[in-house]
Amino acid sequence: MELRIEEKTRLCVLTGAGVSAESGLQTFRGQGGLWEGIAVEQLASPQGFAQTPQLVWRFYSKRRRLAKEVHPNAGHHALVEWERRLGDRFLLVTQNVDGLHQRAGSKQIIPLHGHLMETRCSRCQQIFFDERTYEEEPLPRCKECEGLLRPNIVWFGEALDKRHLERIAEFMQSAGEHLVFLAAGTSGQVYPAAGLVDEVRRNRGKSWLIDLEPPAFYASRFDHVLQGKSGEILPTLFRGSH
Ligand code: BV8
Ligand code: ZN
Repeated sequence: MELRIEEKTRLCVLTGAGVSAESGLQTFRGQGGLWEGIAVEQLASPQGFAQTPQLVWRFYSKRRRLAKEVHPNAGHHALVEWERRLGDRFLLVTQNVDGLHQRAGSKQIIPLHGHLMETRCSRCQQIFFDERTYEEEPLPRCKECEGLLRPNIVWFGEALDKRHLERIAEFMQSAGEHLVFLAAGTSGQVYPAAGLVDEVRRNRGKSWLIDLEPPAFYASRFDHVLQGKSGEILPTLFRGSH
């Protein structure tokens, strides 16, 4: 079954850690969702940061180092090509914070869970591009207000930017039955991203899932499921000439 892109098709793609796995970055549930024996949900949370900020900064510092060492893969480049061909009929929603989509050239992108290479002041909320690592004390503080700096990431228990969710809902509603939703490399465990596929059905759209090992509870909500590596399937999937 080919993914047919017609004249009126509006394509919304949701990516997860599996798309970056092709570049060599670990997925969340791959290593059992643990980092040095600690549950990621615990580390990637305001509570975790309040309790052990230096541990959380070590966790994100390591991921900044790893993300800088890898490169976008064929899956990222295929999505840039699709955006080029479809223009505003294309929307990329990513759960990934590693910045690989942006480095590959994706422009129409909604970074649902934030950016690994951005730091934010937890007091005055100032955000800036930052690839630095913070492994030792003293913890990094804001030049303006002395507030504690944190990664500009949406942690578990933190609300997503509602403008992002509104933009996705708008895109889906305007597409109606011309909507094609494609999720790639995500286990569908984290909400509200995991609930997007249910929105598609409500908008009478069609849904596709690409995953190396499609999780049954998530795959069952898709019209089509393609098993395999995102870096191999994405470049071949979109044959449509429009
Ligand atoms: C919120 C930043 C409310 C951290 C992340 C409703 C129901 C149930 C729970 C909730 C709910 N609403 C809220 C919750 C709680 C929580 C949640 O969903 N918890 C889960 C664990 C049950 N959600 C939240 O807390 C969200 N906030 O809703 O707040 C609120 C509202 C108002 C006011 C206040 C609060 C916030 C969620 C964001 C959390 N932050 N990231 C960080 O990155 O350090 S989530 C984190 O998981 C990453 O972003 C990651 O991308 C994301 C999802 O994981 P996946 O990308 O799917 O990765 P995973 O490893 O799981 O799967 C990889 C897949 O790839 C696998 O299927 C594998 O087979 C496949 N694969 C592997 N290799 C390949 C491949 N596929 C193809 N090719 C390959 N080569
Ligand atoms: Zn500040």
